[in-house]
Amino acid sequence: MIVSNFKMNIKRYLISSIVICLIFSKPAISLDYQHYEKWVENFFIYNFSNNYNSKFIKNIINKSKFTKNDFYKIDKIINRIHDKDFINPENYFDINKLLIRSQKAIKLSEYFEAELNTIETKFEIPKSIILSIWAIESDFGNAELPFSSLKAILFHIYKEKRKKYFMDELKSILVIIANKKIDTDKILGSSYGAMGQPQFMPSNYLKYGVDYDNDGKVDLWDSEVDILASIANFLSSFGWEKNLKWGTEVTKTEKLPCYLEGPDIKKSLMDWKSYGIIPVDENSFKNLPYSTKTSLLMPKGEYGPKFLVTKNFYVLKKYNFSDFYALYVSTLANLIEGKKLFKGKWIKTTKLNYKKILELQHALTKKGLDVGELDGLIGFKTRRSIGKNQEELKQRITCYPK
Ligand SMILES: [Ca+2]
Repeated sequence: MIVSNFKMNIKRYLISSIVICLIFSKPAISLDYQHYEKWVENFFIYNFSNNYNSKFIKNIINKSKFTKNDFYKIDKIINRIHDKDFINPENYFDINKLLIRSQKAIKLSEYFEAELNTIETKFEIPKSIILSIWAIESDFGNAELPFSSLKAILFHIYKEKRKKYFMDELKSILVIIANKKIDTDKILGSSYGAMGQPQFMPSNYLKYGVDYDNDGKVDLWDSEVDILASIANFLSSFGWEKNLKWGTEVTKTEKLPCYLEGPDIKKSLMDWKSYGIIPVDENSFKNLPYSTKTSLLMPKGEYGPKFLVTKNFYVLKKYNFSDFYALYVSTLANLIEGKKLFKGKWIKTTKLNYKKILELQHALTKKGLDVGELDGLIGFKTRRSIGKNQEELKQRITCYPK
């Protein structure tokens, strides 16, 4: 009897522990739609009850619910996102689209002339660069912002994708909802939760958002001057140097190996010149002393245009860590300033996708070569390792897959 009672008690204890676990611990992850709502409730009660009152939590839980359609829509978008923009630059740098965008930017710079002038003076960022980022991030506010940022961030946590990163962003977005006078329904953004027209993640909103029209809130959805000033403040905070060009297009011979590119290899313009690197436009660096440190950038290895870039180019990469992204911003800014498009052409190579690049990165890593993060994108470390591998195999050194 005693033994049997003991067993019963153990059993009860175990059952109640499981129930407690289900209610109070991080719930077991079932990644489908039907478990999502229950998960959201448990998740907020478990993680945020100590920080926020029950009315706020209840409201957040309500605002976090997905329709079934939206749930599967965001899932689909996230799974295909890697193959979108940055892998095949031929499409990305479409000259007609660039010209249309630069024309739009020029019109907007006339419309917001006074505001842009004061923002440029205050933050010391060229307006062409600010406009260019506004263009690429949301087509000057014309792009659809398809998701509630709160839901998008939660979705990533639910799917256990970069969980720590998205947990931190969730904490930030809750601060915005609780304290920053922005209606939760207005906080729309991308499938990653990047918010509003400049596509700021919530933590960046808190750090770099500017209330430039002094209405008491940082409005990255409807206030153009808040948007423009926030972009400028972001770049300024990451050390944009006044009066320094982002870089210029150059030519080089294949005697100088392409694996000498990258932000960690900096040389003076004079030194690069002695290696046979020549600016396409001799005047492009006329405002810079020859001692200016620059890095070689070859975003498609020997199969594309080549550049020398300054530290300001790498400030642009703080916005998005893709060389193609920063080059797009720089190129569009040049066009807005009335300069010409770079002359080098993107030579056609095998079409790449996330999966192919990841396989390549794994193979290079196995050989002891440094590809940086295994991220399915061809960054400068991956390109350099491709080049070094080609050299070892006594192939033509191109730093990019043929
Ligand atoms: Ca404002």
